[in-house]
Amino acid sequence: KMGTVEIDTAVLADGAGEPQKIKTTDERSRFLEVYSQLKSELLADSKIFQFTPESRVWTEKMLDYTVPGGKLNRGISVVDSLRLLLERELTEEEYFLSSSLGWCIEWLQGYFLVEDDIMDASVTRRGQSCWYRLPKVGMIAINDGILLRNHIGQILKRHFKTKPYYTELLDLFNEVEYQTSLGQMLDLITTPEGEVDLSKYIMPTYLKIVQYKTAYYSFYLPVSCALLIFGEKDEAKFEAAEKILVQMGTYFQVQDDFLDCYGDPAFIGKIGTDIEDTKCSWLVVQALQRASEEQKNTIKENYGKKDPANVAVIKKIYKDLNLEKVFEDYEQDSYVSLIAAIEAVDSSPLQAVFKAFLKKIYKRQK
Ligand code: DMA
Ligand code: MG
Ligand code: MG
Ligand code: MG
Repeated sequence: KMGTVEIDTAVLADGAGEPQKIKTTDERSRFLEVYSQLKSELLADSKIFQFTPESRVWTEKMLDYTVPGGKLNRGISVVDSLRLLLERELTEEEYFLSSSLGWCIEWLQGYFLVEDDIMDASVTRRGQSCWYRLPKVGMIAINDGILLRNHIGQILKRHFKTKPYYTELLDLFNEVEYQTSLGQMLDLITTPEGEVDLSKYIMPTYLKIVQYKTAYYSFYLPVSCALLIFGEKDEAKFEAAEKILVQMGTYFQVQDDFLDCYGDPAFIGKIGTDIEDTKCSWLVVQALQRASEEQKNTIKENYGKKDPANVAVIKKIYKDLNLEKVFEDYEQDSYVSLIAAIEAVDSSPLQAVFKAFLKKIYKRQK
């Protein structure tokens, strides 16, 4: 899998020409080289790997399977953001530092996804079986997730310990990991097994879930990493970033919820489970805002059941309520209000950072 580089369709859809496509491909492979280095360092590190070569083989397989196979948007955004903040090309060292932090975010994401797939009973991820679903893995995946999480501290110690912003960096990763796990908790306890309480699926709850489980680690974290390397000291910059990026992350998770139902599994690389899992998805919240009493009863009877027939009933209601159009309008409105919020920020490099990030996700298909 490693080394195979796919073409960024978002860039192509944007009408970008051949040169940018090649640049994107190059960027990915350069970024992936840093992954190989960080992995080798981790594997050379621990005495346990010399004691049992199997543990080394296991860890390497686990890493290759769970860390580098995604879109890499979050990771590469650290590099892109630093370049935009500095308003020039990066030195070798700046490239290495920003991509290492980018990989720490990809590691964090790998960790959360390994655990998330177990808890959501998902089947596929990134076009392959979920890690825990491999016969040799099973519940060992829980500890593999913990290992991934701990690799981050190892990488940060190795490459950032002498940096003036090391404490802030550790604090940032700790804080964001805490926020994400709070979001996951809210996501999971809002949907207890075998119980459908429609009164829980309301917008304020939805917004809290997605802000915590997705926005902080996916959007605020990459830009904050770049700000720290840049040497930003002004707390107001971090606050401006938080405000905009939480809004952007919310939009991103709405897209994720939409794609869970309407995306093509072959293309998005995962099979949706939100209806089966009784999730507080953007779609069900929107549906309940528009449903008649009769439709509400039908939702209550069919939501959260594994049987494809029940799932089909829910999808039919979404269709009758024209949620595809509701989403389309939401996407448009979000874009407009994000651009307005970005243009109100009084720093043009920061504006460029936010716009670049937004461009990566606007109208994404995966
Ligand atoms: C994703 O929520 C949040 C985290 C922290 C992994 P999700 O379950 O909707 O994600 P996915 O659709 O990728 O399983
Ligand atoms: Mg999930
Ligand atoms: Mg989940
Ligand atoms: Mg999802």
